[in-house]
Amino acid sequence: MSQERTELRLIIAIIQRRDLEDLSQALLAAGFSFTHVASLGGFLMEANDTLFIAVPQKETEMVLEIIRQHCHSRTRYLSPISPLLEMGGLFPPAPVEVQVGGAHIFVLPVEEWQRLGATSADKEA
Ligand code: 2BA
Repeated sequence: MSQERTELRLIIAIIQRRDLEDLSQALLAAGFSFTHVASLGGFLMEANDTLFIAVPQKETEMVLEIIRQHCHSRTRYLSPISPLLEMGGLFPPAPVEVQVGGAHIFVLPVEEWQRLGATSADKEA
């Protein structure tokens, strides 16, 4: 007898710290488990947050919709250090506008999910 396998996806969501509380509450309210890791953006070197959410494939869109609703795009202004300023020049360069967020999402197929220490009946794949 063949055993039916649930197709799983791992959603990795990099979000802005200001969206973390709302998004976490919404995911929990909808019954999704996740792991939260504090992370750092390589460009701005600012704190952001990364969520790992493993779900059955058919629930992927539901999670993406929750993320869309709770992660917002924001404008940030960077002040680049001009070589002239560094040499004692008078005029600081104009701030550069950068759009950050809503979220960067990666959806990966999950080959296997085991909860070690659980009984074999608990295995998902
Ligand atoms: P950061 O790398 O600190 O980037 C923050 C914002 O700076 C970006 O917002 C984007 O507007 C701008 N930016 C980043 N790299 C740039 C570049 N080389 N030239 C000009 N502007 C640049 P988002 O695009 O919303 O990215 C937010 C955060 O998402 C990133 O923080 C990073 O932590 C993550 N991220 C973005 N793309 C990624 C990727 N391909 N792989 C892994 N993480 C990524």
